[in-house]
Amino acid sequence: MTKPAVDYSLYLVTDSGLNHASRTLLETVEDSIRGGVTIVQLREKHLDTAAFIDLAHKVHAVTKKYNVPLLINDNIDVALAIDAEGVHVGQDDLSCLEVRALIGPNKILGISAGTPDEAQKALADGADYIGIGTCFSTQTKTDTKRTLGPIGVRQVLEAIPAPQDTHLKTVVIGGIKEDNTKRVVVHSAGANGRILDGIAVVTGIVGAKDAKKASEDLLKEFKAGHTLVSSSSSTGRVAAQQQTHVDAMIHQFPDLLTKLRSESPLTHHISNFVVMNDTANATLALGGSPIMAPCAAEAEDLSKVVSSVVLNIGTLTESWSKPVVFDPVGVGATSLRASATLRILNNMHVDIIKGNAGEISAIAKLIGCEGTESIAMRGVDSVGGFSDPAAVVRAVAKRENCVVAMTGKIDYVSDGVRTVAIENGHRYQGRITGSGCMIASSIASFAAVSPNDHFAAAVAGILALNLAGEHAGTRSDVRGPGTFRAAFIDEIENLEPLQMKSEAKVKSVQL
Ligand code: 3NM
Ligand code: MG
Repeated sequence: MTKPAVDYSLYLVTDSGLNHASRTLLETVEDSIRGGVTIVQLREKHLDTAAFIDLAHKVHAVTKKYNVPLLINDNIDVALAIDAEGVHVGQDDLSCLEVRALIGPNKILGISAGTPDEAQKALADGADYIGIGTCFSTQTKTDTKRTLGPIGVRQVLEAIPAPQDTHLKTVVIGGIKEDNTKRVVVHSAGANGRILDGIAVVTGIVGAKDAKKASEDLLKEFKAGHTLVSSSSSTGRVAAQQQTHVDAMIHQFPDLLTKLRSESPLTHHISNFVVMNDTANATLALGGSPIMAPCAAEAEDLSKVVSSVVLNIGTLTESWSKPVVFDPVGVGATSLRASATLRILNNMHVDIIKGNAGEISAIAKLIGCEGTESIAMRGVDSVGGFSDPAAVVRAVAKRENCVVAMTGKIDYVSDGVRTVAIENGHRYQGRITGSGCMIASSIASFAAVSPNDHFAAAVAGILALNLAGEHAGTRSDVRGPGTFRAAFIDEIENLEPLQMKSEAKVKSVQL
């Protein structure tokens, strides 16, 4: 007899200690199933066996009514006593092999796995699914040594065979909430075609005021994440790469700059002291308004009034509702900057990553982009170049599901589908400090007035400063980087909207 297929999409794990005071655990289970929960695990760490069996009988009566499988955490006696559909064990409990011998081939067997090794062992030992965690830190399980984040989850997913090659299923657990579900699904998707089969949730459902609504919302986000992953890997949008589409985009840029200057959007800069003054002045000259506020304590107040955010390395990990431009300054240079970058990418969604070749190369390596060439970092400046820069930028953009802008002699921007090269700019931009950071500010100002097209914002943001760089660099009174620095700010201010179109050298890159 083969086991019936199990739907792991929304996996409720109970904890009566965290159950919302307004209802019983049984009501939580029933409400959440009506909201879309597809599988339930009874996890009661503080009940003696008799009380556990009693509760398990009652919960099983509910789950059976809806034809939803019930699994018992750890306690195989209880699972056998009530004839539950399966068991979930942790790494410290009986091994999968031992449990399988006790429960037989037809019960569902799941095990927690936090590393690629544990995942492979679970597969070899005959588990049906693994619970990958802990994803985010959670009050529900405080004995966790480290959190994986979506990138760590992806490493586990990539350690097991592709979905078509094995029956093993995967769910993620730990701090999964409605507002991070989609990001976890998208960012954890493996290069081997592995997408999470489900999300396992405790507090997000049992602690919710309305367990049915919470379940509906979680399931919706989970499905949205799946849709995003499948659509970004489809080839149906090749036409968008063509030059005519790029030209159509550039056609909008004069209006975009005019809009920026009339709205003067406020951009919150969480930046570093080396470039603070120049990035603030560049933002003002462009027509935006900067607020330089690196202090975490005021971030929440500011989030209510700003239109976009520039995030330099080493600061906070909040979730923002405004477009975020992430500038991983010198990420390849020190391990402190590398771990800060990984923490930021793991814990929040950034809309646009802006870096030089060295920084983008370091990020590619950090997030496990296959086959990326590496560029040495000397301090915060990169040396050398990629042989195929556009491909690297596109790979990182695809991987992180965001826009990636790589500055250099030629700048490259990609959203994973569209990729362009920008050939404007002046060599003096590379001779003054902060010109890359000013580009991040410019992109953020454009993102504020182009909230639905961050790709266009990134291209426009780079183009505006590159044109100003060309105008400044060719001025007769500019004789070197010192005079260029002042002239650059002037020419940002003097930039005319129509020049954004007439002087643009933006080429679509076919990959
Ligand atoms: N197991 P919440 S994390 C039960 O890492 C459990 O294996 C974990 O609770 C693991 O959804 C966890 O409230 C608790 O964050 C998840
Ligand atoms: Mg356990």
